[in-house]
Amino acid sequence: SAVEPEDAIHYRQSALGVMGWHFGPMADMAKGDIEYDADAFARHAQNVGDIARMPWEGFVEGSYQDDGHGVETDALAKIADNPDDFEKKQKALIDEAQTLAEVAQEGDFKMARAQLSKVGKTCKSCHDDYRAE
Ligand code: ASC
Repeated sequence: SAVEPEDAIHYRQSALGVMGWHFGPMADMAKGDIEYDADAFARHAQNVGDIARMPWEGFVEGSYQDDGHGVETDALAKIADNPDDFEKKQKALIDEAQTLAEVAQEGDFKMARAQLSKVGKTCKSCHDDYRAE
């Protein structure tokens, strides 16, 4: 049976929320709010790398903002009109996050921070275009 919009929205928000959970402590370390812990950073990076592939199957027809499903979502309907660009942005995150997982293994704070920044830019580029303000 077809995926219900409300289930797809819940799924993708959950996957993105899990990514945010793991992104947060790395961002805190990058900012100097908490001390760099190479093992913790590498574990969070591994998780982000693994999860980065997952949210996208939840972006299905009829599940966007103003599609009339009655669920709160910031995902704009223009996603459905720009599938190639949306997919390109997914791939950018997946690639940069997998690179982060590798770089983080080396335990070098400055390298890890630089690659985390690249991952963050891929988050932002998609949000700027496809997420409601
Ligand atoms: C997060 C989160 C995002 C990204 C973004 C990075 O933790 O929820 O959307 O990082 O802020 O630029």
